[in-house]
Amino acid sequence: MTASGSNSFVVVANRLPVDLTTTTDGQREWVPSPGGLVAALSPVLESHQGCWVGWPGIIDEAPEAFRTDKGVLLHPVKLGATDFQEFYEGFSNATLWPLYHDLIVTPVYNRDWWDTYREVNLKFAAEVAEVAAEGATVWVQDYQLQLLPGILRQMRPDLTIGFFLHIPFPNADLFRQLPWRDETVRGLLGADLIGFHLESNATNFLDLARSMGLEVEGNAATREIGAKITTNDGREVGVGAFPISIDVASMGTFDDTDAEKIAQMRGELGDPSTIILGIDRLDYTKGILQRLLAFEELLETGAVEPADVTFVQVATPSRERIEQYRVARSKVEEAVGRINGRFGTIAHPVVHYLHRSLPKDELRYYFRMADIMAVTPFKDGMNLVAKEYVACHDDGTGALVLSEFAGAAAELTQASLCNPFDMESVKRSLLNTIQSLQSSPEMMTERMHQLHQQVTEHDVNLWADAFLHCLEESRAHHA
Ligand code: ADQ
Repeated sequence: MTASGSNSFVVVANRLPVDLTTTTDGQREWVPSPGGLVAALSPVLESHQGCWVGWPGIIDEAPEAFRTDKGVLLHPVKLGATDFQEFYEGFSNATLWPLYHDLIVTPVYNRDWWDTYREVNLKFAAEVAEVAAEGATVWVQDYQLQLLPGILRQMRPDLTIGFFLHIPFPNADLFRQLPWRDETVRGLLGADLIGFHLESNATNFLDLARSMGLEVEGNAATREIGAKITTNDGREVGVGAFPISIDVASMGTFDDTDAEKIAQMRGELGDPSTIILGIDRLDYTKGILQRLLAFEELLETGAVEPADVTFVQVATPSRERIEQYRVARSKVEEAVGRINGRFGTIAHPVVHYLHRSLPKDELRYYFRMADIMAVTPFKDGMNLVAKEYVACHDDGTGALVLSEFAGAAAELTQASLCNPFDMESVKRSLLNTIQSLQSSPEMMTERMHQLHQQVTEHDVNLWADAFLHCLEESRAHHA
């Protein structure tokens, strides 16, 4: 196939950064789509004025490509109802998501879903091949599109292809459960460079490649091509760790007007001495229920007084048609109701729960207002929420309670780390943090300053620049 497109930099992801939705009065409207991938990639695409290929969030429709006011060309891919059910909800989110998150729920292996996954990857490949200029750089994102690098390599050998996985890569023993493991690895190896968040993820992939008889040279390293895999057709594929981050500048600074707004929000919560905050997509991997149960036990034992500490949980609706997500939501909502029934008063619930997406500007206020951010996933590729919280505390206020199983724990070492599988550990982290903010404010300020410096020095630009630099290096190597 020859090049017909004019875009020299193309990002392809399952979703576009905006979803086409129908408002209550029947109007069509583009709204920001949820999740960490969009948050991280939007500023990168804007700075490259690139083309973003993805699904527009609506069945059976693919509006004409258009340029955003920030200069990004959005190229929608049409998916039908079966694609949505079997590729997105099925294979991506009920097979790969639980498998790659270490089996927090049991993955479903369904042959029809796999066939549709393959077909949809072919569909994305045809769109990319159409928009990409001769010799373009194509950056493929995430677990929904693992076959795309291999298909594109066949269709368009002129392209430089990078792949980045936003979720963890499991250890080889777990991955081997996947009935279509060989095809999946072959798909990934179509890339010139494969990036993971952490060296441990990259090492899992290299171990897997070795176990499949492929030649592996070197070891996983961060922000460099530490290792190379030689494919059966003699190509070299770079592998590296590239910890994703956030656009720190976009979290902004807080002025006096912001301070007034935040004081008003605190007042509306009854001016408690400590506000604990959770902000997550409502996903069973995020440990929302466990952190609520830990809070409930702290109230129950009298370690925490309901009048002193308020819990605010903001949960974005996510994958709501999948059974496990419905179960997760109903358990969370049951716990919120029970805790408020037991410990709240009419005017003052102890847990404030919002099940909706909030604009980024408003989220910033929540982040700044919270004394403690509770991020307690059972497993998370990185977790941008933890970094966003830190970015909003340049003044040294606040504290972060963070799961050891979030990728972010490898970098945010000044957080209070906890094991979400161990209720006592979550309780201890929350309680120690509540107490330390009162008893050792200088130490806590120093910790937050160190966290803030870490996030500021390792922002999303460093992530994207490092990945694209290594991708360029692998292109030069092949030329
Ligand atoms: P996610 O699982 O979506 O991302 P995360 O990294 O925390 O998790 O990103 C969530 C994003 O959504 C954040 O930018 C957050 O501000 C936003 N968000 C959450 N709740 C919101 C709400 N109620 N309203 C508005 N915005 C909300 C996946 C992986 C992660 C990895 C990212 C990026 O699972 O491990 O960090 O991709 O690679």
